[in-house]
Amino acid sequence: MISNDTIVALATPSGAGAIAVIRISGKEAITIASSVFQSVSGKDITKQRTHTLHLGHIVDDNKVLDQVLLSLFKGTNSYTGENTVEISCHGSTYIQQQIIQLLLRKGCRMAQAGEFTLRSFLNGKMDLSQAEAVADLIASDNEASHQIAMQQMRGGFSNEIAKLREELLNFASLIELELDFAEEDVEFADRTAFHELVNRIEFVLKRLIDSFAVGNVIKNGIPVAIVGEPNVGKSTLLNALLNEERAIVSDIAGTTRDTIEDELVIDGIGFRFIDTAGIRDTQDVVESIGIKKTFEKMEQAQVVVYLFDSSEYKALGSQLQTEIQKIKNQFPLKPLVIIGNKADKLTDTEVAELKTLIPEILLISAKEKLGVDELKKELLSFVNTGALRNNETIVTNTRHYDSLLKALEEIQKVKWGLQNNLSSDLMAIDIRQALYYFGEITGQVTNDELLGNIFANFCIGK
Ligand SMILES: Nc1nc2c(ncn2[C@@H]2O[C@H](COP(=O)(O)OP(=O)(O)OP(=O)(O)O)[C@@H](O)[C@H]2O)c(=O)[nH]1
Ligand SMILES: [Mg+2]
Repeated sequence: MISNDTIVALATPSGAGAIAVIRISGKEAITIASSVFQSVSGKDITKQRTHTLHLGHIVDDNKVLDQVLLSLFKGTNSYTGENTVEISCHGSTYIQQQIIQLLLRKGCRMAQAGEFTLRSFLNGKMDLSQAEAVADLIASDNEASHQIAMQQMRGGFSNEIAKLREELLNFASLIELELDFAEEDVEFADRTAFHELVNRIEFVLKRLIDSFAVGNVIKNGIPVAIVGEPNVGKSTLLNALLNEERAIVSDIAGTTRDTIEDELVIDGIGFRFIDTAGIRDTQDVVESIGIKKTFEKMEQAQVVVYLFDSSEYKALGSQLQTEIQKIKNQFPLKPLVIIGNKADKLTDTEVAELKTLIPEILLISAKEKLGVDELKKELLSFVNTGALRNNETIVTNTRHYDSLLKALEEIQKVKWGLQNNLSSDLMAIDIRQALYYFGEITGQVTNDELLGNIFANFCIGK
């Protein structure tokens, strides 16, 4: 997959800006750049040292296109691990296009999505999971996802995997050596130490696999469904949380007919709030589609917020408890927050009475924005941020998760083999298989299709 082409792409977002950066990488990067660059002091950039900056002009046949700053990276000391030139030009889209077209005429080819990072991986500058973290880092939009991507990019995750793989590899060679001496019935691999290693690997794999639940949620935002009967103030609550008039609020029951979603970052954790159509029996076709969707959203949500109109609690009577119980029965494992809204309409005695009636109740006034902070706090308590705080490795990538699951399965086979005195040749097969899945994560085992899929999701220019 390594190609000898010299590639070029715009590294900054397309469109006009103060400056734009055009990146060139490949064997001919410096020669090609020097053919269009005239240094103000008459320097020949092919003769300059690596990691130096040069002021000059990009010139197309005597026509000056722009005054630019050129950064030089020679040899393997660059992001891609090959000759790289970065041209910082003025950020007009016209200038960007003119310079890129000129470079294409001079022998560069347009880079594909993620090709700079792919080269970095192929040239051994980073392993596959680190390369993937680059994409996560660019996509991270809150503190938690940023922290995870940063940790992965610095190699936290792959170091752990690579170390275990190394140890396992040692045992694999010893076991395979035993095969050569099959007649003599010798054991080179210390079975007790091996058992200990297998247990340790199993433990680490399980921890990483468990962390995926947390990681996935952090990467994509925790979905929180706001449900309840019509007119209880669900849309008002969504607006209060987001601090903007996102959803239409009215005193007409059945105002929200489709689900409305928006994100909010609380204490570094992304939440995705879903305002739903109020649940009731209705003949209206559109409204009933909305209600059906409400149940789907409840199903998908990580947390359900059940809202009712607390000023109506006397009229509701036992119906309220029945409704709450219904949700609990339907989603027994889902965290449920019970909110009595419109508490601004309650007297102190009514507040006290409601609290004894439903001890876990949170009384708020979405309209007056009272109690919204308490709700945020409660939502945060559902997120297991322990791992995040302790700086433990968290898996967020589905591809890694898949490989970890498969590796665990193989390791458990090895463990079973050890416990049941399985012959070395059969055990060696399971170990090799486990090693294969470890290698898939760090990129020691790859194929073109896998790499193609991973890097296709990158931006062009990264
Ligand atoms: N007094 C008071 N009124 C509120 C409060 N929250 C919402 N309301 C009012 O209740 C009415 C219904 O509010 P919505 O937010 O549209 O209710 P909803 O649950 O989204 O209703 P549907 O979309 O029809 O299911 C509006 O007139 C709001 O102004 C509150 O905390 N106190
Ligand atoms: Mg609504």
